[in-house]
Amino acid sequence: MTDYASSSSWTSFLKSVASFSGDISSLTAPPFILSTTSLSEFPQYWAEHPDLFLESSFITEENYKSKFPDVTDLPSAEIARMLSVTRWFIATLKSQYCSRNESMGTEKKPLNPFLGEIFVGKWDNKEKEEYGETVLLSEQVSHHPPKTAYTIFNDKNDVKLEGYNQVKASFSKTLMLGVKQLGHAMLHVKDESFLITLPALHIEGILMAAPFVELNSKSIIQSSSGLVTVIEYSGRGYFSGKKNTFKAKLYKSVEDLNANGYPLYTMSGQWSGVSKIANGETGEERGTFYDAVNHPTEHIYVKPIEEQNPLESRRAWEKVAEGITFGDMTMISQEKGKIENHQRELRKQEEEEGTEWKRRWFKEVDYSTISANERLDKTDDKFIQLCAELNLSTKNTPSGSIVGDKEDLKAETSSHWRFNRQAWDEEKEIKV
Ligand code: HCR
Repeated sequence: MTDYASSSSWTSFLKSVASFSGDISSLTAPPFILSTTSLSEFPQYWAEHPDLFLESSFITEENYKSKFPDVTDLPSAEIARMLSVTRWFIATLKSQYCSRNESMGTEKKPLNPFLGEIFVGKWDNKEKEEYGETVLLSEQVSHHPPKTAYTIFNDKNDVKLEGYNQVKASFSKTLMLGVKQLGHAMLHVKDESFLITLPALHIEGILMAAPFVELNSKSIIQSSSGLVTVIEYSGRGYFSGKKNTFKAKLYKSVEDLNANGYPLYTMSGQWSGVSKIANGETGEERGTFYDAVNHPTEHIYVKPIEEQNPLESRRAWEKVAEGITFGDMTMISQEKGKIENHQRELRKQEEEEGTEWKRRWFKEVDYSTISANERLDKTDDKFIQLCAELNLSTKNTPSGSIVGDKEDLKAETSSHWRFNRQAWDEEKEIKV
């Protein structure tokens, strides 16, 4: 229990939870639980291990055995690439879900980005010439409900991640915050693509004013090669008594997965610690899969605030962040008020002019206009193809929903945010 748990500000925050509408941004929390970081920055967590992000692009028929020296029975480069993508994904989890606890002591409430807010940066990987530059662009493409679209690309090695974040949250009677992630991520490595579904999570420790994340359910990585990895998460106790544990199984195909066949490999352990890899049929261990403790993160380079555009997150929120750091509620609400008023003026002006805020680098693709028979025969859209492999819903459902399940039947729209590379190539004002 922290000292804050018995403070009057925390008690009144807990009371306000009773009337929670589902919109996390509407919750007014005391300064000690506010983060100075906007949600528009979160996509950086996908590439805080630039080496692992790029690794699969270096795996060829000639060298694949050397990439996993302990996995002596590795049959092909394709499987090595899938293992590599799975390892990169596991490595992202600690940044995505534990980094605030590590840097600030607890999970905190991030700043809610305004429409048009952007966050850009890069990993220049100077010490390894073959890595080239990895660039992150993130943009708030919707305010109600909040949606952040992002891409992380490395042109030199032909690697591109794109996706968007959106969450739906609800409090349980025991004050646990359940969070479902909508959206998905897609990784393209040369001519292979991987669809990644995002886990549901819950926030524990709220009563004690010491929130932390636990992952629920699962993620699936479906490759265009047919290989598929299913990663199941559990919190403390279920698999092993340790926190942040997972069990991943890599199958040759969705048919093998559905038939409950043997996986090619299983990976298990702690995503925030050490995990092992084993042969899926014999169970024989094949060494360490990933060691999060001995693999420090590499932080993104972001331009100094003075060089940033007013739409860039750290510049836009600078004064609010100062207020949070000083624990000064008056400053926080005054500075937040300025941003909110400016946004209200912009919306009013747009309404009067009959215009809409122009998204900078991302466009909305409406998949409902693609008819069923067009879907597989005529489309080369990777999202449609990879969803079809797993019978996943292409609608705006919680990530990983299956066609015909209750979330799929309930959902009415199917629009997803995609990166518009040309818009970035023609960008004149923003530099990374
Ligand atoms: C739930 C959460 C905001 C959303 C964050 C997401 C889902 C955003 C996309 C990232 O890729 C992954 C991710 C990681 C975060 O763990 C998750 C956040 C954890 C807490 C935060 C809540 C809005 C904070 C609520 C705090 C209150 C109850 C005091």
